[in-house]
Amino acid sequence: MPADFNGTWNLVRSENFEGYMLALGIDFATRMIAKMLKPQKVVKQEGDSFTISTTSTFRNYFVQFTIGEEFEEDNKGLDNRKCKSVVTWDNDKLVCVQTGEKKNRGWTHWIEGDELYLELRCEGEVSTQVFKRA
Ligand code: ECB
Repeated sequence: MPADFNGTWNLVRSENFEGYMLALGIDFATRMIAKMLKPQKVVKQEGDSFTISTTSTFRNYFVQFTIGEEFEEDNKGLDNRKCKSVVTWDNDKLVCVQTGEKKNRGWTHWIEGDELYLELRCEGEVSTQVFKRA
């Protein structure tokens, strides 16, 4: 039985989000706003089917996937680049590989204690976001 990510999660801290946004080519003004945000994630997990909605006062992002099934991701409202994404289990970690123009792009989710972690990767940059249950 894999990890259970279901729930509503609020960002409590993050590391190197600026580096990750720079790697994605996000402009200065957008980065200044984005780094102040405290997004909320709502994860719905039913077996291997997931929806993850990330909302904030500035932009929202929604993704839906099934483990092991490649899907087209548009990254709308983020960097707006399209990529082909696939999410798999690595033990209790949820690992997404986002294949497209940017090298080494993807993310990993895991739970540690009562915290939800999200590692965001692009090119050589790694950002970590930490969430707690709402
Ligand atoms: C949606 C809230 C953040 C909005 C930031 C706005 C502008 C910055 C533009 C690009 C930065 C790239 C990503 C933002 C970081 C997090 C948003 C969701 C990242 C993501 O793909 O989460 C996954 C895993 O939970 C589900 O889509």
